[in-house]
Amino acid sequence: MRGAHALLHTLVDGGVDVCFANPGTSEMHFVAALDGVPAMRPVLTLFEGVATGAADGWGRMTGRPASVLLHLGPGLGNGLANLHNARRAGTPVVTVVGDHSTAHKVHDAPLDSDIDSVAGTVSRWVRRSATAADVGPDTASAVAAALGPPAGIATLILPADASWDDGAAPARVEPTAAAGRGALDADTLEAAAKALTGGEPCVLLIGSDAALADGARAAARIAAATGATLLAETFPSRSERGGGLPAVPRLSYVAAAARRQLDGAAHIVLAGARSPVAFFGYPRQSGDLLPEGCDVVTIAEKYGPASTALQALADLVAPGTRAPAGPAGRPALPTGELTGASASAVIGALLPDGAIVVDEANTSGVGLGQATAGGPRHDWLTLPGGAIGYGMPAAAGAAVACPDRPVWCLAADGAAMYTISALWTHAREGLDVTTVVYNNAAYAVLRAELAQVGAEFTGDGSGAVARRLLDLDDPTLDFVRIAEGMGVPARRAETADQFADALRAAAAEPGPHLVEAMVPPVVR
Ligand SMILES: Cc1ncc(C[n+]2csc(CCOP(=O)(O)OP(=O)(O)O)c2C)c(N)n1
Ligand SMILES: [Mg+2]
Repeated sequence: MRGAHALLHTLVDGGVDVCFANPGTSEMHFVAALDGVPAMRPVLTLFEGVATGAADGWGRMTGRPASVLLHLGPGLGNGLANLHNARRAGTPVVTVVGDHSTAHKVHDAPLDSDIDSVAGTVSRWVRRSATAADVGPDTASAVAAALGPPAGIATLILPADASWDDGAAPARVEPTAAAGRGALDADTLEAAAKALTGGEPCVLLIGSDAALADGARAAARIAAATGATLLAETFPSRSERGGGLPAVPRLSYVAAAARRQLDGAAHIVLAGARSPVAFFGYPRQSGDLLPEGCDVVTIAEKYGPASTALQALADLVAPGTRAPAGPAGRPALPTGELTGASASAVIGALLPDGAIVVDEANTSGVGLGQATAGGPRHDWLTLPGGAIGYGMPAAAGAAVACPDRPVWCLAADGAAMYTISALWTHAREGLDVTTVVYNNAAYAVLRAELAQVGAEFTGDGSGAVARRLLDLDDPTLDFVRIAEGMGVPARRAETADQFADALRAAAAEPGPHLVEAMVPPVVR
């Protein structure tokens, strides 16, 4: 058997049965082998960042790795930002990067580059298969490494000759031993219980799998019994919400607001979250958001299995209790002006049962959390890695992973443009993705950031040259025409009523749709 066949069979046998791909010449043997392995679903993306973002969305929804197929160092480089996001989300991904054949490497041909170094920046496991015989075992190791625990990115570099040569065989994926991770430590749980019940202000900060339903219920039991302030990390990779689940507010992205949420805490208990830090450093401000003197108890590391630890803690401090019911009820459908806030109310009013929301609404997402908390049960994906351009690709991956669930992709205009070609994949695969693009014709969040640094360094931060780097209105972007040009039916909404109509129409019909929501920027 050729190396490429062994690779595909090993992936499929290991539960990796989708491949988001953008191939080149060095991957042609992999491409040719696909017809012989019908259990593998190849999905073409027109930019590598779409492939990697789709693998992130797929992995977050299934807990299993998707594979991505990328062309040499440049292809991997194009996919890097969304691999970074997947790494920060703790998503398992198997990245297969083709390389020149071993004999061709000596020529330093035009596409040659240091793939291993690029892969190393995001991968927890990198290996280069030396021969076809190595491909099966190397692929099995890659899948095991991606699964973890902790889950992460495994990159297999595949020289073309290892792919085309004979002498390969599939290998079995052997799960890695958990190596003590997830074992409950009675002393730590006891320390956490003391922090929560000692009468001093305490924050319970949850993340990783503790943001899923069981974790949220356990956390709400603890908060109800002890009076602790319950918060989720700023950008959880996946939360389960609605349908009566307790609503868990998130730590603010804005450092000053996050400080206020944590203010006065004498203890913080971490379950699947790290001690909070600001996204960016600013002159003369500490990036550490922990209140002075606050003591930290970590019952489960980030990326670890935190939900089990949280449930054990709930049984310790709130034995025999049930989680208090979460909020119920949707917002009333607003009419009139379309703004980020009124769009959030429309989404809250119309979000379908079982939806997967991929949230990259950025500044236009004001009030989204509250507007949807009392609605039907849904999943919510955010951007733990902060590299924008993940939304439309992740929506593709989530829709491939969960074909029976509607996916609502909420994308800010600036973020949307990075990986806009994901729309073509939505259309090509007939995915049930409704994309909202918030067209505020701005990098609005960066206007706020500029004002902050500008005041200190340049006076008022309103220089026209600087400002032009944050405006998207010259020329204006027409997302209806962009979407239609890629085969996705689209409508523009200028009022809240039009927005509701467009979302209803999109939901009434299978397949992808786009709604361009014309909203004012929150920072002018
Ligand atoms: C890969 C990457 N490049 C650049 C940035 C810096 N950045 C942060 S927000 C932003 C623009 C956001 O604009 P938009 O998505 O339209 O959201 P808005 O602020 O308008 O709501 C940029 C360029 C980033 N976070 N990630
Ligand atoms: Mg914008």
